[in-house]
Amino acid sequence: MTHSVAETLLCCIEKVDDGVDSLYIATELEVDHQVIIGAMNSLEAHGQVGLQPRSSKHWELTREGSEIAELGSHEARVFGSTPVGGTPKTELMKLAFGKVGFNKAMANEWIRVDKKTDRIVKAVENIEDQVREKLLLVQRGQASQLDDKEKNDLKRRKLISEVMVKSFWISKGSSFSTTITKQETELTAEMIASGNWKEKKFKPYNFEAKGIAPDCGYLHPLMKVRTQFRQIFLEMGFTEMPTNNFIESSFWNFDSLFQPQQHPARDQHDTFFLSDPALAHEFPPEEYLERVKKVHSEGGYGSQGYKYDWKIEEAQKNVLRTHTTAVSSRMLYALAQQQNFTPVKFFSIDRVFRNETVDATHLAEFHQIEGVVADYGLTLGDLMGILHQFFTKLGITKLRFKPAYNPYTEPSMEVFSYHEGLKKWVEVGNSGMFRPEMLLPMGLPDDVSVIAWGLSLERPTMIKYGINNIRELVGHKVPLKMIHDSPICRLDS
Ligand code: FB9
Repeated sequence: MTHSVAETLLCCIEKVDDGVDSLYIATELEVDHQVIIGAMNSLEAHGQVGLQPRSSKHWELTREGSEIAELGSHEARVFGSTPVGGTPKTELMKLAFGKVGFNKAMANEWIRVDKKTDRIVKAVENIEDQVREKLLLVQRGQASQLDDKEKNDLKRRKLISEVMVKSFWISKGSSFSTTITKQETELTAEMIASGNWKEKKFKPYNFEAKGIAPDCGYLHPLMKVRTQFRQIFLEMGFTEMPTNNFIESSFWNFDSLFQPQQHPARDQHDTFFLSDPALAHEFPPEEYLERVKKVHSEGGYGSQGYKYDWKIEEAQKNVLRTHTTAVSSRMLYALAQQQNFTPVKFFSIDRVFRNETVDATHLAEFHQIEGVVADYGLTLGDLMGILHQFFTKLGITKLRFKPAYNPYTEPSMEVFSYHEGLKKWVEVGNSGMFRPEMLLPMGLPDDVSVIAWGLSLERPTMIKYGINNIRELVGHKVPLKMIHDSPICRLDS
């Protein structure tokens, strides 16, 4: 409809020299003014018309005026309700329009009282309902055919009112034509290849466009908690590591961390191996590779190694990273390549993947939070201290450390905190000092030590939002009714 209205509009404009008012066009075409506005905005966007907003006074029918225009004036309807044999006045006064209509019909001498019967009878055969005729003129936008007295009479009877109406003066635009020119909104490869872009008109960019602001939306709780953890690390002077690679070679994910190739964590039951591309293309320098191979198979740096035949083919296998410690390893290797060692504090919060049995609190992937500090002469005491500092910022002050084992850290500690609500100690993370068999083959000075720790993002988020089943937090069953935020639940509260 808008398309044919647009073409009709163009034809109207072509016939006039200067322009035409949108309200006049709406009346002439007997379409709603909004339809004209839609069509002209589209034509203006194509440069075919120019628009000048304007406002003018305009007579409109009131609700009662519309009723009379539709059904006739009250007096005409009283005349129409008077039967040939007449009727008692009381009957006419029962009609909704009787009171106003009776007096006016009498004043117009359309009806009279029959003195013999005291009944109301018609005084003429036919009438002309001039009030209705005048209102129909106003309804058709032709109020100009009424003189001021007529308009004031109708206004006094509250049948019409004068309103300010916004309209547009529509004139020929710079690209005026009586046909609709379709403007392309994108330059396609086909247009370039065929060269037919030369014949096309392209819609200019509207740099003023505000876009469509989303009228709703929520940040996922995990992302909100991730921001809180990120803030804590940043406050502690840590720098975020680049973790934008879910796929990792087994070399960086395992071998560089001195995790032996026959370690159970490296089999299909615990790790997702890629089939395509199955093997990593990018590899560290040969001399580093040789040092890693040697420390695994023969030992070195005071270590006896694992005494097995280390295979490059195993190290080349691509996996979905099982921990972000693979990234920490890359970062420490890069640090070791610097001319001079400088102490660093790194952190990461990103997804890791483990081929594990899923249950109410575990999925095949989770977000690992990891902190790493490399400096001269760091000790286990420094690790405990920074863990106290880190967890205190989460409201957790009572920590206990339990000896543990990790292939790439020695000593290692599980971190526990007392949960006042559960009245028990709960594990809140794992930590350790990276082994020399990991750090020295990289080329780090032998008086540099590296402490690190990790935890998951899902566990604290589930505690904060009171979620017991991880499927309410991630996956296709997350209730869209957003989980209302609450202050972070301190584990010791
Ligand atoms: O997050 C865990 N627990 C946790 C953490 C925080 C919390 O709320 C507090 C308000 C802040 C509540 C609980 N855990 C580690 C412990 C358990 O949940 C455990 O059952 C699950 N673990 C995951 C591994 O599961 C396969 C959590 C995950 C985890 C474990 C170890 C590391 C990272 C994540 C690590 C490490 C590491 C060690 C040394 C050097 C570098 C990294």
